[in-house]
Amino acid sequence: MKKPGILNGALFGILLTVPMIMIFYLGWKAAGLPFVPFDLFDWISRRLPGAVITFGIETMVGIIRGLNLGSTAVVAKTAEQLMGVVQFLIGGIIAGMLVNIVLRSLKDSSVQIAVLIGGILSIPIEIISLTHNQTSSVSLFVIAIWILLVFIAWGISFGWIYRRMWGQPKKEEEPVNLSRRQFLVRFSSIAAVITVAGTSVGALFGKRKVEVAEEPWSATHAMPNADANVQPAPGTRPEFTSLKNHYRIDIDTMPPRVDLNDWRLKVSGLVKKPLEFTMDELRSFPQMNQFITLECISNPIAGDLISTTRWTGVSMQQLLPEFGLNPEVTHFIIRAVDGFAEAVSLEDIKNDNRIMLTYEWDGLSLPVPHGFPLRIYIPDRYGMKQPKWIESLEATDHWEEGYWVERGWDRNARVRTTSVIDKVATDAIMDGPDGNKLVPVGGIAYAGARGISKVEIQADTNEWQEAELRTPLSATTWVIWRYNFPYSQGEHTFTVRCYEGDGTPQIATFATPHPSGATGLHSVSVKM
Ligand SMILES: Nc1nc2c(c(=O)[nH]1)N[C@H]1C(S)=C(S)[C@@H](COP(=O)(O)O)O[C@H]1N2
Ligand SMILES: [Mo]
Repeated sequence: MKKPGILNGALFGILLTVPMIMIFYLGWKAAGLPFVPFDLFDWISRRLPGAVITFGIETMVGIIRGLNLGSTAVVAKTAEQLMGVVQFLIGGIIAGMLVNIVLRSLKDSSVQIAVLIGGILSIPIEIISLTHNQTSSVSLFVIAIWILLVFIAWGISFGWIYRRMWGQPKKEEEPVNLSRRQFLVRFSSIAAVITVAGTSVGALFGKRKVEVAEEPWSATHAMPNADANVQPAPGTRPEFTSLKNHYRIDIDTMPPRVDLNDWRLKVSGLVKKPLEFTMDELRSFPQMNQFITLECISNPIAGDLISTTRWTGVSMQQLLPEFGLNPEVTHFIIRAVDGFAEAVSLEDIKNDNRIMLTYEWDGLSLPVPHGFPLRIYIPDRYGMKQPKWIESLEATDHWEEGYWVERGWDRNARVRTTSVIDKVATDAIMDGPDGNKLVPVGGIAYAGARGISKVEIQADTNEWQEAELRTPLSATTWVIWRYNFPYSQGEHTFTVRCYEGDGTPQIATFATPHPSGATGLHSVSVKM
């Protein structure tokens, strides 16, 4: 009798793996079970060589900006999730082909063997999910059983279709009255119905959770620079980023969920004795509030991976006396629940009381995607040096490479000074003092903790003109600048540059974000 080809295996793989993904989705949304495709994706992406990841990041950021797809952070995260699902589907196709080959080489293609294969295939997946899932709310035992059952269902279904299509019908069974093609069409429709139904139900569960809307600090407080003289040019980005608009970048397809009841900040390594702090204990230390601009080292010139909010926490200097450090300590390795880690030097902590373990943003407990319950702030550094979801501090006598340093990014990741034109407001032309017309031009300048002393604008090839600087929210946030351009009809190209607090000019030479952060001047052309 005719034996099924390798493509049949691939087809079965698709037909079974699509509903399988849906079942995992439903389990995640309805019961807090792990969404296995994301676990696998995160596991693999942590193991890829730095150059591959960097290429991936740069390509993705380039495409999102080139095609103007929207918020880089949001689109990139969605793309990652999509890749996670597609990768799992490809795995399912390959598995389908392999299982097909195995069944073909056996005389009697039995369901038992498919079950066995489903079970065997699930073992590596079980291990990865059990050790890497960060979002599920059920016990490891339940996770293990769940994944096993879903895989066995996949195996049973595979064996069943295989037999139905190619096996010898047993005497007592109904005579086969559907052709293979008819059977496949019917089976595909069932798979499609299950997939659509499951996805819809899962989405419903996802919507059901109502967040308790607490009021952020900014809803009821004036900003510290509320009486600043210089007003932003119309169309300049908001000076204070709302929590939902703050960019998000991390190595997690889904942000890790931490249960505060189980969570402790562990302090270990070269200390008199290991310590643990609850969140309440951390909150009992004197509180510190700082307005902070955070930027990702992957942010291209004029990119959107930069945001500003109000951070609340405890200065590391407050905690040092509690730690009982041995004299040889030089660094802390900050470890996070997602496997991310970075080092901060004791010297930096001693020299800068702004280095702060942070538990609130804009007056609310840290949002889960932004590091709940604890993250660190280290002034003047890119985000890659500042772990979210912190679980431990290890006191050491040496420096160690952090997550992105190991993958080829800058060891110090000091923020590169940057300035951006947000808007040439041709829709808000004003009357100047002597009857002329003025076009407000505005944007931001940022130099980490080094401050901005001057911003200059060049229109076409004219002389550079000094912009007005708005008093910033703090010495560690971006500065809003504004320049009123004397209207002249035609197309004009505007370029911006800035100077750090001590007069050091922004680097004008173009450099890509990798490995040390983007440099170069931002220009826009506008017709008026
Ligand atoms: N645990 C953990 N912390 C992390 C990261 C991460 O992947 N895992 N990413 C870092 C990077 S690269 C950046 S830019 C900032 C972004 O913080 P945000 O998402 O709150 O804006 O978090 C940093 N801290
Ligand atoms: Mo980043």
